[in-house]
Amino acid sequence: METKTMTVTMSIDDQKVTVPKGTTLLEAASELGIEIPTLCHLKELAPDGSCRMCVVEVEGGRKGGLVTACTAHCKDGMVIHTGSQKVNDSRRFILDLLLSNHKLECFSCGKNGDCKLQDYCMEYGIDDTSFTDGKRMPCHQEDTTNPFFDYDPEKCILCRRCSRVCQLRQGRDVISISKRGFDTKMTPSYEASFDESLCESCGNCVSACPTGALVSKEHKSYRAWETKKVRTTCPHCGTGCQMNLVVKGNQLVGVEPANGPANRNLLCVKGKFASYKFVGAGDRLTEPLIKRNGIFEPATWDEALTLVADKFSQLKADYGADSLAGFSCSRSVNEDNYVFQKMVRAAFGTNNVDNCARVCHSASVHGLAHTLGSGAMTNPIADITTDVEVILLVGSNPTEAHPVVGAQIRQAIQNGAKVIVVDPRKIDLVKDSALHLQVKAGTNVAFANGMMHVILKEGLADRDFIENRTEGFEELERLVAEYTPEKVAEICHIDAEDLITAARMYAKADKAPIIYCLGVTEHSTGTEGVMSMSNIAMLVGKIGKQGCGVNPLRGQNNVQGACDMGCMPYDFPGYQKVANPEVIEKFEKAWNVSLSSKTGLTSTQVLPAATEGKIKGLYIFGEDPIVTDPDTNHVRKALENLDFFVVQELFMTETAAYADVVLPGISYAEKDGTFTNTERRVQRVRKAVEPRGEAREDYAIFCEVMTRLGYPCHYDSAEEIMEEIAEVIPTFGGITYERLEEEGLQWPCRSKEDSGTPIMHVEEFTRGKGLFMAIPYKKSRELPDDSYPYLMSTGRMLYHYNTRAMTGRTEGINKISNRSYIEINTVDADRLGIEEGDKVTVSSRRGTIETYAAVGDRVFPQEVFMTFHFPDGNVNELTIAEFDDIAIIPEYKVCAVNIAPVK
Ligand SMILES: Nc1nc2c(c(=O)[nH]1)N[C@H]1C(S)=C(S)[C@@H](COP(=O)(O)OP(=O)(O)OC[C@H]3O[C@@H](n4cnc5c(=O)[nH]c(N)nc54)[C@H](O)[C@@H]3O)O[C@H]1N2
Ligand SMILES: Nc1nc2c(c(=O)[nH]1)N[C@H]1C(S)=C(S)[C@@H](COP(=O)(O)OP(=O)(O)OC[C@H]3O[C@@H](n4cnc5c(=O)[nH]c(N)nc54)[C@H](O)[C@@H]3O)O[C@H]1N2
Ligand code: SF4
Ligand code: SF4
Ligand SMILES: [Mo]
Repeated sequence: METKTMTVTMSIDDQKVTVPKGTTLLEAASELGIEIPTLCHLKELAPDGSCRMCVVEVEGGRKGGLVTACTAHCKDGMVIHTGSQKVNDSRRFILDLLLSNHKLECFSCGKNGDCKLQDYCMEYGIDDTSFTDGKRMPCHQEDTTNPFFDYDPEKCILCRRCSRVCQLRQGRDVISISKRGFDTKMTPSYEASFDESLCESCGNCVSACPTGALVSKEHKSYRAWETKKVRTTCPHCGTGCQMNLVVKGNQLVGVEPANGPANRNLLCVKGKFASYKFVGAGDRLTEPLIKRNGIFEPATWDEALTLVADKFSQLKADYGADSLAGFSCSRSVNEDNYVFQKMVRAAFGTNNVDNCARVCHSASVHGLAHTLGSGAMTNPIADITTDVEVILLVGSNPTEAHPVVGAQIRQAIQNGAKVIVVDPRKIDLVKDSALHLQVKAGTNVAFANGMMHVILKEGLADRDFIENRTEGFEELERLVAEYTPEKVAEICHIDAEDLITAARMYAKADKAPIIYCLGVTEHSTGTEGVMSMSNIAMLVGKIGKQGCGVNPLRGQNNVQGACDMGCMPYDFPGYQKVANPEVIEKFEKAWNVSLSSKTGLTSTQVLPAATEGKIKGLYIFGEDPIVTDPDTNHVRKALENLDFFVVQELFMTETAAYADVVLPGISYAEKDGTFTNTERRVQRVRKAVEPRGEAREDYAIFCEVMTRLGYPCHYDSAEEIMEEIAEVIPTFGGITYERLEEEGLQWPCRSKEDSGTPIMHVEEFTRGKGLFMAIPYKKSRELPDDSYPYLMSTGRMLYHYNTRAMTGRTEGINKISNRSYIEINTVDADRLGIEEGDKVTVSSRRGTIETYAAVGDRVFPQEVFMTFHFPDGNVNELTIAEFDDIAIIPEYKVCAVNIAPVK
């Protein structure tokens, strides 16, 4: 009885179909494999019904029986025809009308062969328009001001896909309809040009445009029929957007969004426009290099590999295996990372292996593993951005650092979610947020204790959850009693009332995730900050549930994977502990070799150990610590003091310049493999082009080194490596390439029958009970004083990515942003006589650099902010090599500096 009311049965083109009530005719037809033409419809958005191409005929219907299939709902007994004479006549009329105001120059149009209007005109036999009166063309109003794409109103059919995507999905609302009649066109607000607008060049409007009106500049260099598309995963941030590489011959010419679970057809500017140019860049490394008398000279693979193996063997013989170390590459695939740590452990004989998570989210790995049992994001991205009431966003700037997550948070806000931003800066989301707690950098623990104080005082804690699922509560309760709103307000430089409001909003909402990032981790109290996030969520029972959880947004495309694969000094693959003798035994058996049971050094410990002469040989696979580690001088000293140093890279980086041997690896577009995104989703990376020169598959290079070190190793393919991974990591037991073909899988995924784990800690925590940690607030290590009166924090901006290895090789990106800057408050700038764009010197106890002032109110007075992307004035000359005691993560987010105008 019930199912009858929930579904309807009808006929489309003489085929019966039963669909849930509320299904549109367009959706029902698609279920039968019948494609109804449409120009304005977008799957992710509510129907628009404006183009009317999707008309179908309803037998016995009113108004001649024609309805738009995207808006009309299915009804029981309905009989529909999608290709009747009436329907086709109507479509012809619409196309005829559209052509009356459309440039008919298909041959010179970049979208020739990739245009829905062209396709439908061919299909319905329309090659010219019968409307000859009042045609507006040509108007010559092309807007070519955006560095990546052009807009030609003469090719625009006013379907409004672009404006709807920009407003409703990107959350930007840049484009709207202007003027009337034949002069109607889409323009950025106030009829500005794209370069004057708030456009952030995500290109989602371009991807949505069905004609050649909005088209990427690159699209003029190829025709659709000359290309193939290869589905892969974005090589930038941990969001894990799915995309198609557009390949012409052996060249990448563009990127189109794909419908992945994390991005649902959205991309950001880096995915859309900065993921392919670097692959074919002229300065890619194409042959092995050996440094002789201070100069790099080309060498054969055999020479280079033999030298590497001989030197490492000799150092091992002279100083022991623990004089060697390796840093792995979280930009590269799981398979490479797995083989890299295997090389360090099985062939070098040490656990001195790490990856850039050390300087990024190692505090999350340690802090969450300690309190919850697993150091990973608890809930999927879609879950924490779709149906939620409140988002507690702590030290995370997603509209710049995880832009597709940021766009989804903006969508959530449009749908009524309230965001509490906890950040020392007025990040972009602040203007749409319900509340901004502009905490002083370095005070997250005090903030968290204050939140918990209020929650407990007002009886908003979840006593059942605390009782049944957690331990350590009493001590926490005692500690947070001291953190009154007044005391916390003073430490954090916020308003006590705002703290109380935030605590109430978060605690009272049913669905309220915590989303956090480096503003929590990159401190000398980073791990404590992370544990404080778990404390807050457990106190109100918001964990193991939909729309809740503790969610670190992992940074690099595969940093989750590099950690999962065991590129860490404490853990074998799958977080199986080096300290556990059974684990050693297991891997000795699996790899048929005897292994060291001594916990290794972190990358941040390896550098000082090199300076002290304890580490003699270092192998860096795709990391650039000269640019990215804190206090560059201390990194220089360490690298200079090494006896033997190998770098395996795509480019001659600043770090590679210090190496004795440089080996050319290959990029994500030239290899097969998998990346694991921030929500633990393992997704495929597919080879799209052949590597250039003599560059080799990264894992194959490690195999050659291992073999020459007397531990023969070989894999035929990345897939074969994944098979080994699934054997040794229980939480990967059910992951195979065959299953990943369709869609990624979220670990834990223990068997072929296991469909993966979207939400963790549902019934019980990975560690059994959740552990509360009572954590007193501690000050940052270096705070402003008379000599260095400004508190400096560092981080990211939208357009550039870390060292700019990829974004810096994309011309359009450099057009938008090409030099370093320091955000400084107007009050300080006025006092120092500094104006917007002025050159300034910034100095700390470690060094002095020059940069340019960005004056405004984004930062508080007495606080400044810089990114670390730019070679002119690299901020890491100034940052401090102070570390958290548990994760040994650097305090990038707080040091003291002075600023002076350059006269
Ligand atoms: N465009 C772009 N995207 C990137 C990257 C990139 O370089 N460029 N890098 C990727 C990587 S590797 C990572 S790890 C992620 C990082 O992503 P995020 O962590 O979001 O980026 P950050 O800018 O480093 O820092 C986030 C925010 O923390 C705030 N903050 C600083 N100190 C504190 C504090 O003490 N408390 C609080 N509550 N907030 C504080 C800063 O003001 C900043 O807005 O981004 C990834 N995505
Ligand atoms: N001041 C300051 N400094 C910071 C931070 C901060 O917030 N403030 N954030 C820190 C953080 S979170 C991070 S993650 C680090 C990032 O620091 P890094 O990891 O050093 O930076 P990336 O630019 O990601 O460098 C990766 C390198 O890998 C190479 N590469 C990419 N793919 C491949 C591949 O498939 N094979 C090979 N062989 N090489 C490849 C690229 O060419 C590039 O040179 O920076 C840290 N530094
Ligand atoms: S590129 Fe992105 S931000 Fe710019 S107009 Fe298009 S959708 Fe909007
Ligand atoms: S949000 Fe991240 S993964 Fe997605 S397109 Fe942008 S950089 Fe790539
Ligand atoms: Mo990172």
